Amino acid sequence: MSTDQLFVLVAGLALIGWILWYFFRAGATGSAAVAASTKGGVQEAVITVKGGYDPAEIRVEAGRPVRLIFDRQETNPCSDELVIPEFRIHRALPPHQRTAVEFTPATPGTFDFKCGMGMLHGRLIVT
Ligand SMILES: [Cu+2]
Repeated sequence: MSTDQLFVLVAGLALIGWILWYFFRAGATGSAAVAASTKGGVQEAVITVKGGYDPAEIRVEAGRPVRLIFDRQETNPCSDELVIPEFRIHRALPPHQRTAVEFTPATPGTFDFKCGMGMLHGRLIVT
């Protein structure tokens, strides 16, 4: 193996390592939060969108309206779409803006929300 080949091999492995690290980290960020109730009885939570969703897990109660406010603090195209399949939500998230998404979960369950490519993940836990 020549020095050039070795260099290409090492660079390739480093790139793969970086990609794995990047997406593992993106998936691992965030914590859980319970949505707060507004005066109108809406369960509201603000989710920061920056390399992932933070908090990545939101707890709400079934049968009451939910408002998720996505505060997107980046221009990375990965996060420019939000999808919540269960509630047929497919929404553009403009960079450096807050976008509110509203729906009412009728039944308890755990529902995913994610970016348009399915790389960033969050969970809505309805009890
Ligand atoms: Cu993405």
